[in-house]
This record gives sequence, structure tokens and C-alpha cells, in this order.
Amino acid sequence: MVDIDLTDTTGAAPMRLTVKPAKVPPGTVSLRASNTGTLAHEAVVLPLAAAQPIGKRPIEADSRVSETGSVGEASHNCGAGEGGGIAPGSTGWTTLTLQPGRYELICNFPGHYAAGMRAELDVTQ
Ligand SMILES: [Cu+2]
Repeated sequence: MVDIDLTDTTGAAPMRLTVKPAKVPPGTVSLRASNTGTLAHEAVVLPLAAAQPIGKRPIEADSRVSETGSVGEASHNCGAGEGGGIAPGSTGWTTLTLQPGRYELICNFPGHYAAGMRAELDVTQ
């Protein structure tokens, strides 16, 4: 079980996405994303290339980043998988099978990635 905290400061930056633990073994991984902020948030799991740093994805015209290659997300309010966002005070979850590698967990609501909502999850033995 990986716990993800999604938060903001009364709708403003800094916004934060934190992951605990930040390192898990490969295989079945359950993600539980709790929104302790004041806006809707989500957690999307994107692979990272070997030397790719977190926080450097290009911001597109809609103030979001590309989700190409996404391996899953927790964005359903009080439910599993993909949805319209996790409301303040609620939790969303998903269970994924993760191969070894580095992943970046992000909130892709417009502007939230740029405002700081990203963290690394390492999947390794
Ligand atoms: Cu967010």
C-alpha cells in the first residue's frame, strides 16, 4: 500500500503531492490518494526514463502535461480508478501492477503540476 497525500493551501500554491513509502517492490501495488486540501485533486502514474528528473514535463496549452504512457490513476471520488477528481476530504484508490523502474506521480488538474504536485515512486527489489 502506497499512501499519497494531495494538498494545497486554501486553493493556492504551494500545492503538494507526497508519496509514502517512496520505494516499493515490483508487482501489485495499491495506491490510496487522500485529498487533504481545499480543491479537487488526482494522482496519475507516469513512467520516468532512466535519467529523466521529476518536475520537468512540458506544460501544454491547457496548463496540463501529457498523460501519454500513463500506467493508471486514482482520480475517482471515494472509488477506484479514473474519475472526475478526488474532492477535498475524500480518498480515491487504484491497484496497479508495476514493473521495476521510476515513476512520477502527478496531479494533472490545470496548473497543479507546475504548482508542485509531483513526486517520485521507485519500483525496485
Ligand atoms: Cu491537484
